[in-house]
Amino acid sequence: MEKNIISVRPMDIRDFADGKHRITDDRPYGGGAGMVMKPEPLAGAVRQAREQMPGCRTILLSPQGRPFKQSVAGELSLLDGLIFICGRYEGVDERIYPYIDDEISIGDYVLTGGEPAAMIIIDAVTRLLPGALGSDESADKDSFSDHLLEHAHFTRPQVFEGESVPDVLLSGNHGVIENWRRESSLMRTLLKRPDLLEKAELSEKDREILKRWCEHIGRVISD
Ligand code: 4H6
Repeated sequence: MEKNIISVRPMDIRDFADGKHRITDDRPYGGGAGMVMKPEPLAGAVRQAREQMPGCRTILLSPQGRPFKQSVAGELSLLDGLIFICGRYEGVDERIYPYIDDEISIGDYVLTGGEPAAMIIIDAVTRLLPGALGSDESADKDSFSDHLLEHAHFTRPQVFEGESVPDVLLSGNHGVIENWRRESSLMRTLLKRPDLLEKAELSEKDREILKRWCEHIGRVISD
């Protein structure tokens, strides 16, 4: 926001609620515990936000949404504006769906409200926008889109609590360093997120490296 790459304008849906008490929630039809967000204040807020921001997408953050991924961040980064509906209580009245273009979940867990989910999406999308990252960072922004985890990183001191920086990284030989980093990525992905390897584009050499590590750790994987 300070770099004018994005602006965020929180809205108070109470401004769009009627009646003396301007309530935004009510008891669920059919009974049960908890409250439901009334549709009219949400609809009013979305209508006003759309007037201010043509060509935007209205997104409901909810546990029922499509999973948020780096690819979704990339997709949203191409749009001219985003409206986030952050539900509270037990959720929103079903009849708000005609106002919703997209429904996203940041993961399989329950939050009190959609606001932290919106913050996470705003962060992931903003770092993809021109000027968000320093020139020395920008190259790694698609590091997740190859479906591998990042390689290990080291900085000074050269020895910390008896652990040394791998010699290759001090060699100055960029070819050797790139090979080491690729192997580090493959090994970390195999150990920490083997599920990601399904989608990764692997060369014959990559497969050889993974096979060696599989044997080393006594794991069997297909292909
Ligand atoms: C809409 C509908 C997003 C919003 C229901 C929101 C998790 C995520 C919410 C709810 C969210 C996610 C209200 C349902 C509280 C559960 C707000 N929770 N909930 N994973 N909560 O992206 O009860």
